[in-house]
Amino acid sequence: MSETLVRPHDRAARFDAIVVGAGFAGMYMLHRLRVSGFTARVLEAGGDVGGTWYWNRYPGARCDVESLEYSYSFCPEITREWSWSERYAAQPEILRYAGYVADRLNLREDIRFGTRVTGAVYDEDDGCWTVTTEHGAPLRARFLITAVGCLSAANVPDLPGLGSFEGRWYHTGRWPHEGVDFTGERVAVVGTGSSGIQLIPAVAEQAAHVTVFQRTPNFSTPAVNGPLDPARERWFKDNRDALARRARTSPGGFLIEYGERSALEVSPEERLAEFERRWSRGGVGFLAAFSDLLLSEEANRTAADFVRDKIRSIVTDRATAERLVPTGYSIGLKRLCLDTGYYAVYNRPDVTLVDLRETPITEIVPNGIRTAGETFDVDAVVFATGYDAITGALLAMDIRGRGGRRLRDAWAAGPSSYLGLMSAGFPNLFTITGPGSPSVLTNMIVSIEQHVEWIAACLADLERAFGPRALIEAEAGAEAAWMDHVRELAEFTLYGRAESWYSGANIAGKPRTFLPYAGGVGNYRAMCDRVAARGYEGFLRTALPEGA
Ligand code: NA7
Repeated sequence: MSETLVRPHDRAARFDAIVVGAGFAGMYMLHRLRVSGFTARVLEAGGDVGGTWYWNRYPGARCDVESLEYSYSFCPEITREWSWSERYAAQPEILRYAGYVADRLNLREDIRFGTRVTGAVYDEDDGCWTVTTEHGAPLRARFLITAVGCLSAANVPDLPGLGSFEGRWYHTGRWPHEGVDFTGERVAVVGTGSSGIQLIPAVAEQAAHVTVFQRTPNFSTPAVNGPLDPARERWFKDNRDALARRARTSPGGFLIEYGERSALEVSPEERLAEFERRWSRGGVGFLAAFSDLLLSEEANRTAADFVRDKIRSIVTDRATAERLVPTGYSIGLKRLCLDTGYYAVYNRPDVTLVDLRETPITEIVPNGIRTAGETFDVDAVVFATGYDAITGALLAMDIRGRGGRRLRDAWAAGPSSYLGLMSAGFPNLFTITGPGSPSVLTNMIVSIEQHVEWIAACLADLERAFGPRALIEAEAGAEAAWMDHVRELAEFTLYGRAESWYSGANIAGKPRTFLPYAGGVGNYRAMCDRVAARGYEGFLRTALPEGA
């Protein structure tokens, strides 16, 4: 064939599937694809596996799900061989785990690192996706599977004067690999979500002074971290399969006690005792103390008031304590944080809290941060300002489906997806933990495993039924009904009132819609399984005509 007749994508490397991202989702997806006999290539912007744990290297970074539960369940050898050192592992250990899994399953040979995907175009003539990257030739595949993570598109606030700052600045989600030494420095931290709440006590240990710029106070409960109890580890490993089944059918994918009573049906003493028990035990179980904490404002207020009183009892300076007490929203509508010594850090003389609701930041100046009240001279600024969550990393890629339609345009008024897995007009494109699936409301590993296993089975069924030219696509009607259901659940729960990254409220101009599915992983799994059992109800499955 003459060179002039070769369309650019004809020269592209061709696979059955391309997976975008080599975090926990992309790694497992690759493994499953291989097991099913599909050829696959994973494209990853970072230099190694690990996803969020590759990028989030800030001091204090750790998972807020217990390590034993934040582990793959699909491989008995991995379960047996790997041991965690702490109840909540810190980032370096989680990254080592990801690396160990990659070694154990020999994943890296099918992953191309340092390769950021810029776009993907669906070709209706041959039913293939052409994937472009920042470097190198395009690649082609019949199936495109995004595993880009829900919290990976960093949000750095557009503050006037940032370019003039003469010190160093960082975002928690893009932390330098060589680490940062704050010893003896004056450090500003902007943001008090999970990342800030983890980072501030760790930086206070090093820095000469930490000034925290808080826009909205957050609710946080103690992690109660510590060395992993060997007896618990043994029990967990001995019962891994049964425990995985329990997690998969639970509301959140966590092995916690889900309280079955209303917070309003017990006496105040009993309620207090239950909150106290969960507070001192630590972990994500606090909000599951009663069945209606995320359903009823009145019930929710009992939990919120408990935490407010705790803050007041920990922080000795009254004015600072009141600034830290969250008001005006229900606990859990911003993701509940887990901390190690967060509120107590404000009792240190070298930590200052600036309330941006009283004195907003006006500009960054060469030597620090200027608010409406005063100028704070600092050597370094840490932005713990979060992410363009759930849709940010997906829409950062220029994805074009049937008729050249851009995903960005299709989702201009908010994302639309059937089961959080596929969107009408984008055949053979799957989104692991996409918008409209339980994702960030759950133990991510449980949700990732469920999606990966469902997609792998779906592809195998599809190929069996329709052969190597098979197409699958969400039906527009099923997708619209699913999104209505997602909205109904958000409205049924308190989540519909969330003003946080759950609903896009943290990003200027982002459409406001509650992004995850709030019905729980157990119900969600049952629905996905039912859809598959009914011949992939709500999906159109066909084969591309021969000769097309
Ligand atoms: P979050 O939870 O989105 O927190 C970001 C914080 O940064 C939050 O306190 C924001 O205040 C604050 N923020 C954002 N933009 C600004 C500006 N422009 N000025 C001042 N303060 C600002 O992100 P995290 O990284 O902490 O956590 C994300 C998730 O990662 C977490 O839930 C875990 O699942 C892991 P706001 O509340 O918007 O007023």
